[in-house]
Amino acid sequence: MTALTTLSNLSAIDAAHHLHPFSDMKQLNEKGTRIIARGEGVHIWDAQGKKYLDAFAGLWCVNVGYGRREIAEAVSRQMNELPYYNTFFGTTNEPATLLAQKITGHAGGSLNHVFFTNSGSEATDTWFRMVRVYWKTLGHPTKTHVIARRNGYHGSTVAGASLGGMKPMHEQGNLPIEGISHIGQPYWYADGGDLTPDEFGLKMARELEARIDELGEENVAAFVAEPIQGAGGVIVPPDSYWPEVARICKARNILLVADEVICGFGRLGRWFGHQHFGFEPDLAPIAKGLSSGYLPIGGVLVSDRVARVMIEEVGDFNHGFTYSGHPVCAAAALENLRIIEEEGLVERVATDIGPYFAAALKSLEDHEVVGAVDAVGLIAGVQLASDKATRRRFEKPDDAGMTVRNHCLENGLVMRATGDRMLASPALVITRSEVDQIIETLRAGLDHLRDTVSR
Ligand code: PXG
Repeated sequence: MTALTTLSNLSAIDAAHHLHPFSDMKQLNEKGTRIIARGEGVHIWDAQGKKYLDAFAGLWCVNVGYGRREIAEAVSRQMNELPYYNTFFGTTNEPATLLAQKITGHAGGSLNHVFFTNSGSEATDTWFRMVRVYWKTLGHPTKTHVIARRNGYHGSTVAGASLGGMKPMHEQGNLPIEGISHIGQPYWYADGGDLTPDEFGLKMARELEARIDELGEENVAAFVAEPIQGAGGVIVPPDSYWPEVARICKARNILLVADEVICGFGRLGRWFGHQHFGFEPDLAPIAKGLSSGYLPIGGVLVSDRVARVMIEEVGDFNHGFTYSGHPVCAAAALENLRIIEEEGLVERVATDIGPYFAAALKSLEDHEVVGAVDAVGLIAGVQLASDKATRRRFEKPDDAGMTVRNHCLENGLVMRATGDRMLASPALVITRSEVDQIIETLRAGLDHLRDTVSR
């Protein structure tokens, strides 16, 4: 596809027939979609041949970078051998079983089992059902309520959108469903006031305790949170937050669910985000980096505590997807994990490129419109501010973010803006000079914001 006439045809067809997720479709149809044609390493090319540095790894997922022929070959081999069979009714397949072994090996602790899904959203629905079955089976049928957080993201299915704390999602479809409520997020820059980050972290963790008291411990099944909120703006909690949350869940006998869909598979410089923060969840949904997005696959890591009940007492969990443990998706994931292991990518994020990336981004803190930079491993949020000294935000935060994002895009850099936070989450293979390129283009975008948008 090279001729421009073909491209405009494709745009017209897209506008006529394709409904896009999370997009203003009317505006999109007027402007036309960008057609992405190719990827290699951290770069993508659109159909007109324009090259972009993708600082977002697709949608937080292409951990090993684009263009890995090894994965394509593993997929092709598996396609030829066994393109599909189910894992219901007493069967399994080699890639799915070996994948379960490999993932749980990296999770460590007591996370020794995995239930496969096709996406993070399905993983959310899976643990949501599982925690209720768990408590009912143990003789606590009233323990059904799940506490989540405002501005969290757990997917787009009914349970996922309900557990997520995104108002615009709730408004479309009378959500959340019953039995779910939300507490605040540990977003110090916005809500911390005069408290130190650690004081604020404790305060936010204790909102969980207060909500459990309100509802009654006998009615609460679980608490769910992302180790670092991704879609919500890369909100990195203060150090005091997670140990206190873990303590509260233990003391109140509430299952702790760490949503590892973004933080898993090396993003934070450990195999999983909870390892970075030093706590152990009872359940952990995974997806994205599991296959680096090459094929759709997700799952839920299940601790011994929960698995024992599911296996010994429940026996038959009436839940599953046609493609749970799909052999081709599992083969892609296995090869992806082999690459991560053999190239030492997790270690590289922890000790080499992660610290370099964090230091490079932190250098932007001298910029007039940057309030603060949060970076852990290869995930970062750059907080825009109209007045650094008082932590004042732009009058129209969304416009501020979009101004920087669009400027970056015009200059060949894909970043994401959530409100007035600029987000980066590049492939784990990014080089130092590619990081430098991100900083250079982003700095130009920040200059553009300073010079064009009134504060
Ligand atoms: N949990 C988390 C933490 C996620 O980030 C999901 C669950 C759902 O996964 P699936 O595979 O069903 O999409 C996600 C997905 C964004 C954006 O704009 C983020 C996600 C999805 C779509 C958009 O940042 N994360």
